[in-house]
Amino acid sequence: MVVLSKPAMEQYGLVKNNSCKTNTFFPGIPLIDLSKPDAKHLLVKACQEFGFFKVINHGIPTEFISRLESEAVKFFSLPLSEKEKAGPANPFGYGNKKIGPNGDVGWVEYILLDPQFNFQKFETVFGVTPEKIQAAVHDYVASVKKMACDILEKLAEGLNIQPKNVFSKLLMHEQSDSVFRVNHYPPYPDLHGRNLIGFGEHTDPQIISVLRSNNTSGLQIALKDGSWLPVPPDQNSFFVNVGDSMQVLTNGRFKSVRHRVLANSLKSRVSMIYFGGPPLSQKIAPLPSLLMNGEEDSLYREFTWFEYKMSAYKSRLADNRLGLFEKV
Ligand code: GA4
Repeated sequence: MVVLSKPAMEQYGLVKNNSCKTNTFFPGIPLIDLSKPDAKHLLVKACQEFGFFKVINHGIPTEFISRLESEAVKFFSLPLSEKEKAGPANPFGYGNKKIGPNGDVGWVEYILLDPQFNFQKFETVFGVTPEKIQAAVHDYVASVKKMACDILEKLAEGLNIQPKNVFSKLLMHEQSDSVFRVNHYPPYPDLHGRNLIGFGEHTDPQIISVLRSNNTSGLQIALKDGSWLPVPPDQNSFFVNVGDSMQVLTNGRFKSVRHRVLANSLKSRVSMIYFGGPPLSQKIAPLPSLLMNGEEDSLYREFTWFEYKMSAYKSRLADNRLGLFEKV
């Protein structure tokens, strides 16, 4: 049995593994078939109720997924001293346990890439050819971004707002500030009915996040009553969540979901997340058409994505970042 020293337990955080909701009446995470004509209405419903859903018939080639996963597994299998040549993550590069600049830690190692997917830091890493992983990231992200834009257009249609690219154009912009992350959660034995925190609870600051993982559990989302709902893994589907900026653009109709990842006691978890963000200069404020042309008050004061990002990087992971921008 692995015994964690007290400081380590305090450092990573533990949660009782029966602290989650196992509500038999809960209908489950919304599942949306993107090829069906009713997808737009179901997407809107899922964003309003949970800020989270799973998609099938997404059109992402299996080959792009498996190629990137195998390159990532190869990278994470390298000796730590090699991986560290691509670090530290400040914020981009290889990171190990430290998340963000303000003292958050988790049982996770990761690669965080900037919007240009700059691989400079990875050039000296022995064992993995950066060109191969770079090409794998490029193909995968291009395809996932297309799917994210398709979802955003369906959401605009479902909300009855025009033009239909009102959200997707923010990701399509050539200066879109999107980032990409690959996480590896090594297994960590069950600690007397408790689980180690892999990635602590948080909301994503961007517009939309698209996640895909291998078949290892760990992801949980927070429900309205504050309980945690484990998300069963599915390596063939994608999980999508609403980010803080989308909550603002929709004046709170869509919910930016709190989520976290617990380390699995038996298997490694590998996940890849595309965070779709707007250009830095983009004003983030509720869309006028969603304010009923002035009849509904904005819940937030206007800010630019640059301001929000600066403020996010001053915060701790679990903070309520939007709180600072709510109108009183
Ligand atoms: C959460 C969502 C993305 O993973 C991320 C994270 C970022 C980081 O890991 O550098 C942050 C976190 C995330 C929000 C608050 C700040 C910034 C760590 C942190 C404590 C890449 C992002 O954009 O914001």
